[in-house]
Amino acid sequence: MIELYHYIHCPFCVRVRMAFGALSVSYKSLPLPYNEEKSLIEMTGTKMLPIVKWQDGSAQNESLDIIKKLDSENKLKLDVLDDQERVDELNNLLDRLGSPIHNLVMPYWIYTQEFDETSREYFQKKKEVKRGPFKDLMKNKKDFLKILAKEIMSFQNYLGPFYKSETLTIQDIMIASHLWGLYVLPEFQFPLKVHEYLQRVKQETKFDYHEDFFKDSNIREF
Ligand SMILES: N[C@@H](CCC(=O)N[C@@H](CS)C(=O)NCC(=O)O)C(=O)O
Repeated sequence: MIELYHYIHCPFCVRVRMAFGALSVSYKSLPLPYNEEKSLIEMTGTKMLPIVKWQDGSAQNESLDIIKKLDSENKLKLDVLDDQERVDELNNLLDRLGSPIHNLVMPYWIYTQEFDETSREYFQKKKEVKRGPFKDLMKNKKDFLKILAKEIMSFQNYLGPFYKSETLTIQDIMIASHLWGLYVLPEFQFPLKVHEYLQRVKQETKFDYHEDFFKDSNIREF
């Protein structure tokens, strides 16, 4: 069976989980702790997830390359990614959404069940290099929320009911996997149209964010 090594919170990993679901490809889900380095470097030479181990034993990273290989019939309209203008526009949207989203959710992610003390410290130390102390991110929450609200309000105008499309495409997978992180933020509420959009993507991709934590073997005591 195909194996997927992933972090629960990671939007690039979520992309691949959503693509597996949308294409009805079964796989073995292997969530890893964020501080695990050795096995990742052994598989692909770099400490980065997602990684898929195909049935022939070869390992591959880079979410979009994995999805391209999975979706040989182009059900997710991957040809959108050949149009440079659309790719630039999509990346721009992902940057504008991703920046406030990650500033808001990272200090919360580390207290979800995915992390233990060691992986929490590892994650925080690494991310604070780029984003500054998490306690300052928490202090500046209102500013990030303001920026995000503006981006989300303009984003929702493009839903018809999927992003610039009547059917699910790779663009929805790339956008929804970023937005999904916000469900961890206690005081955040999506506008109804965006919440419904995410639930529509969830349905089409059979996505279950916390699926792995409902398995008895993964229940951890705090
Ligand atoms: N371009 C890669 C990006 C993947 C990526 O950035 N993964 C992050 C997690 S969200 C990672 O593995 N980071 C490892 C680390 O910083 O230690 C893809 O699309 O798969």
